[in-house]
Amino acid sequence: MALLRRRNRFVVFGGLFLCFWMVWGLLQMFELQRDSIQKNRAADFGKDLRASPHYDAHYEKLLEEDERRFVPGLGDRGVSVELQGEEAREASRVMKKEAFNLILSQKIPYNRTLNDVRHSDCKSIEYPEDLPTVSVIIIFTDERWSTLIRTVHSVLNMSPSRYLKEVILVDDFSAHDELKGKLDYYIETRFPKIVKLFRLPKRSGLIRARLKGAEEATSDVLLFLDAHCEVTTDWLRPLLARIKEDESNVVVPIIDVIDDKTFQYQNNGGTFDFEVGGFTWNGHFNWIDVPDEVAKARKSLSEPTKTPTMAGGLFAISRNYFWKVGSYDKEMDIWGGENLEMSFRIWQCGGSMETIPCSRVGHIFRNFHPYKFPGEKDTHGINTARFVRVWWDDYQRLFFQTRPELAKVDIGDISERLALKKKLKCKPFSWYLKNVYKKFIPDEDVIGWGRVRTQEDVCLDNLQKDEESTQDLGLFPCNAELSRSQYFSMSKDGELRREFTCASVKSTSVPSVVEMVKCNGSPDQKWNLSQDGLLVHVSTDLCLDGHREADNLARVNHCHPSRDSQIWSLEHVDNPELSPRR
Ligand SMILES: [Mn+2]
Repeated sequence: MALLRRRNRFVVFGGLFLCFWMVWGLLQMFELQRDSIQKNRAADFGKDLRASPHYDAHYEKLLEEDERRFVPGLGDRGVSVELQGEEAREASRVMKKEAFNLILSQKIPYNRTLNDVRHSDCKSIEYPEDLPTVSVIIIFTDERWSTLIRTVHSVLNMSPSRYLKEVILVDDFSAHDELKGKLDYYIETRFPKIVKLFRLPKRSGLIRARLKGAEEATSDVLLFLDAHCEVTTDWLRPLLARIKEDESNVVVPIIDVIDDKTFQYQNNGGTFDFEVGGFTWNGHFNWIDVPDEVAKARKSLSEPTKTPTMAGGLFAISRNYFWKVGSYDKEMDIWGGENLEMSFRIWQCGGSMETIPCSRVGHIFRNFHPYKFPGEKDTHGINTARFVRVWWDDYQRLFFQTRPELAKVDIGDISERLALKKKLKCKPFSWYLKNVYKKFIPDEDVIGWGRVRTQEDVCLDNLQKDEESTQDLGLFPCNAELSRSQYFSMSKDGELRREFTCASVKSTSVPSVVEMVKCNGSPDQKWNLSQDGLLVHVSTDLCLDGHREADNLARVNHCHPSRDSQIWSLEHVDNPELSPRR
């Protein structure tokens, strides 16, 4: 009996083992087959094509060369890749020219995978089935082959085909050879028919290229993407659903950083918090914190959040609304400012703009433009002056105060845009500043502004330092005219400040340097301008001293009303009592 039982046990174990082995074997075969389907895709094309009129041995050879560079699995899940040795050295040489790691990009397969980086709350949101259809529009000028092709593959792979009606590529007169016949050939032989390419006959700039894409589009929604993006899990539906709810809602995904060197997909350190779009008075886009009151009202970081402006490269808009609200300013040349123009126009003319956190798209941020601007014109400045004149009403003064050179430049005719503003009955910029973005107004929310000068003719000066990080407050001989670096305000709240940064004293030992830090309303950012012209730091009772030393830094010291370096006057003062006696 015992023997029999043991034999039975053998049979049972043996059988189980056999079953397991067979199932495992089958799974392996499936895996292999699936792999080979993917691997063969490109090669098979070549084989099938040989008989077809499309087949071209020259382009096939070029594409094979590209594919030979691929390292299967490299960069999958968006992990960081470090090149080694001579390759790393070559990569950093190339980076100086291309503004991103082209060598690595060429090694990462077009179909690399990315993680699902969404907030977990996004996964349980239900979207309607009948969402609007979308035309993804990608414009480029001399974009590198690998990033462009990867962008298109990514869109095709990650977008449900029932919504993705077409991918429209617009080539703004690229010079690179690989974007000519080779690109036509790749689209013809590797992409489905929904990928369409249009070429502009001369360099027309981002704005006119986008307009071309929009004119050719036939779907309900236009979705603009840069040509160096990768989209992630379920990126499309959250955008379309929001537009379906309200046609005048213009939506932006969270734009994650794809590292320009390692191609790591950086989902903001996994914090799920995000910034929205702002602007500076000198006409630049910047990222700003979500205002406290909005952040507090949010139940989840997955909720759509209104954004005062957009970065411009990536957004979706109803096609109908795009044309209704004035598309783009066609007179804007090449690049720059169009994103802010559109932002103000949409808000002021009755629309809204939101960041949709459940939609996340990776973007390679480049440090410089790896292409030339025709005629070396400051198109960003001129375009900005155009929209400022149209949309900022009286507040355009704040732009021209610090960019006077643009007040005299020929910005072309803006009468059409002004007529549009009137036709759409758009609200004034003061409405925007009250309702969309409560932003500090340096000559309005103040008791004084302009150059802040001592009796020794020394002025506060930011010494042209970057104001994104904390910097010491500087001093410099007063300029003949008000310039940006000497523009300070004394706010009604007692801040001695610039647009975003406030003078702050951390130490009570004297003399002590003064730091310009992000304004936050805290007590160490409060100052009092006395009738004698002393600038007293409230919490330490120390006085700002503009005695200029070799380091050009302002300091606080014990108050001496008789010291010329401590007697300050503001260029423009609302309250005459605060003008110094002398
Ligand atoms: Mn870009």
